[in-house]
Amino acid sequence: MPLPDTPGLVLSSLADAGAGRVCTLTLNRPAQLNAFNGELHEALMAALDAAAADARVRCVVITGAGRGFCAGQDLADPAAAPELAPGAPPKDLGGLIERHYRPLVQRLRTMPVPVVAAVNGVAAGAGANLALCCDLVVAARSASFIQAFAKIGLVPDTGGTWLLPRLVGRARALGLALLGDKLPAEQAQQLGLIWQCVDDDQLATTAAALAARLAAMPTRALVATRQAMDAAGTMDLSTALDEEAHLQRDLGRAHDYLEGVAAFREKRAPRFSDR
Ligand code: T3D
Repeated sequence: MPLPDTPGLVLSSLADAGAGRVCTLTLNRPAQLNAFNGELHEALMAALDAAAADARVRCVVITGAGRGFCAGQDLADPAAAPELAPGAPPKDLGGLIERHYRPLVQRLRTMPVPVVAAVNGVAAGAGANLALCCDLVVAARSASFIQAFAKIGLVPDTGGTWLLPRLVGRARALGLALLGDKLPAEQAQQLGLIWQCVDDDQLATTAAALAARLAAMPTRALVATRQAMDAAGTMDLSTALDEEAHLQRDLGRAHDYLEGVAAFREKRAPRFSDR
């Protein structure tokens, strides 16, 4: 299935990375720091669906055009922003979340390939949590993460209430969410919120190298690892061990396991192909 033509709001590009292809999706509303309106949501979902359905794609990278990664909800979008006139009816933000943000989080966490966020600039509100939903987050040193929700009277959404305490623990999660301060990328790495912080001029090459590396790995095992870790958060140890046995049983029957062991024995690089 070809990637859809989504000029404008999400730029899709496919690059050969040796063992497979890396699909890079660039949020492209730079004048609004790539804040989400309905069209951007639709374009991103279409691009993620297409990447998921394209058997050539073995890793997805999400990044932003211009100086921002994503500033969350577009606070000027008439479909979502409150009308400030006295007596105007409130907007249904719950509906907005059900329509756009929940499917986005679920899409990201069930992608059949690993997803890397290459955070090129400020990531605020839903934009911060979009990045944190990805499997690996690499950020430019000048980038920052802001749980901006409390500043406008909202709770962290786009998975924030679930993700933050799991990533950094309750004390830090509440500090970030209640205060809404700008967290520089370097500190985000030190807290364990993200995987890596690199110099700005190294972001694109670092993300590309990480994606190429993931693309050459056993995709199905990587995705099962994400699935098991997400599920384990609500399981006791015994249930998590059951789940590990179940996943390992499946993976043990797959081509990539045979290939991995054969490559080890033959002292050569493996050629993984399952997806
Ligand atoms: O509908 C709902 O509200 C429910 C869903 C909620 C999910 C959420 O994401 S809630 C959180 C929404 N996001 C924010 O509150 C962040 C708002 N933005 C900012 O606080 C700042 O812009 C930043 C800290 C992200 C960056 O600051 P700075 O100084 O680097 O840039 P700036 O000058 O503020 O912004 C540059 C332009 O982007 C500016 O436009 P202009 O004046 O040059 O024409 C600004 O208005 C625009 N922009 C930034 N964020 C948004 C935005 N436009 C629309 N929506 C935005 N979220």
